[in-house]
Amino acid sequence: MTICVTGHSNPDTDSVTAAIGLATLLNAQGQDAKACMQSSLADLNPESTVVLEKFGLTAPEELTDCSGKTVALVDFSDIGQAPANIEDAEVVTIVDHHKVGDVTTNNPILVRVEPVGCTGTVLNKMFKDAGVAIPKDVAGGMLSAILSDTVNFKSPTCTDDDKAAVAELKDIAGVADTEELFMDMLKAKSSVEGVPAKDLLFRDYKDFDMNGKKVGCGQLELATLDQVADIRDDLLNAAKEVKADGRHTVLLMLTDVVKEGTELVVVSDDEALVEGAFGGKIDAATSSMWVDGMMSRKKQVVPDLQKAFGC
Ligand SMILES: [Mn+2]
Repeated sequence: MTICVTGHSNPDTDSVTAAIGLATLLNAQGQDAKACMQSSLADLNPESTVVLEKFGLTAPEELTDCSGKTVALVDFSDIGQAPANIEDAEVVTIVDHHKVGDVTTNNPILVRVEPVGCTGTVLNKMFKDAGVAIPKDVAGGMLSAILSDTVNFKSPTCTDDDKAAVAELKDIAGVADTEELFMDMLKAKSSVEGVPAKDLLFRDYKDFDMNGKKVGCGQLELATLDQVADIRDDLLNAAKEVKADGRHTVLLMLTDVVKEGTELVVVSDDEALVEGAFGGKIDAATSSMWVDGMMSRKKQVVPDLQKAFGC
């Protein structure tokens, strides 16, 4: 049966291009595999759409229900991020760079999970181990994913392996300037024009349980804070609205990728607790504070908040 290779729900560039990459590798090894994604092309995020276009890659086909199918998972291993009915699918491979999730299998399978910044980095090693040449267009996709996931090497999740993979993949993909590629992706990703404030808050948003308190945190990665200068009030009101829906705290990270820091918008029942967590002072006029060096929700915001909430 055809192996459907898919990334997580609400797919990002790594999920999309890693599905293409692993399907390509499996095909080269004589297996019947095809790239899938949990999105239609029309609903795909703007950054990934630009990457597919730029490198002439065919968009993976939409897969929302994997009942009865044979699947390979890339960039996740959590049931909560899988297509519907993953329990009724046969998972045959997992390639990832996140914590190991809760997907289980009946048979031993190939699992390759490494603590690196991107699935593309793991895949690059797998192609080399298998002695399979990476097609130019596929290399372009994997390269884009690494730049995206590591925020152009600036994320604390970035490792030397990711940098080494970029150096190799850019040559295969024929990309002379990765800075330019990154800025093209960033502009597509951070475009806020015409998007309602609440949609922007939810663009990359997660809820957390912090010692019994519900805490939401959204992140907008921007090329410059000027991009949101005119809609700061709308964003704050959207955060207030979301907080009013049973949350103790809602944070919105307005991350300036070039300056390497975050203007953190805070709506909370306990502002002092949030100030303490990040060592800053909330400006009453904007309900926000600048936190130098803050780039990653996973590695910086969540751990410090958990500590402050006494988790
Ligand atoms: Mn990833």
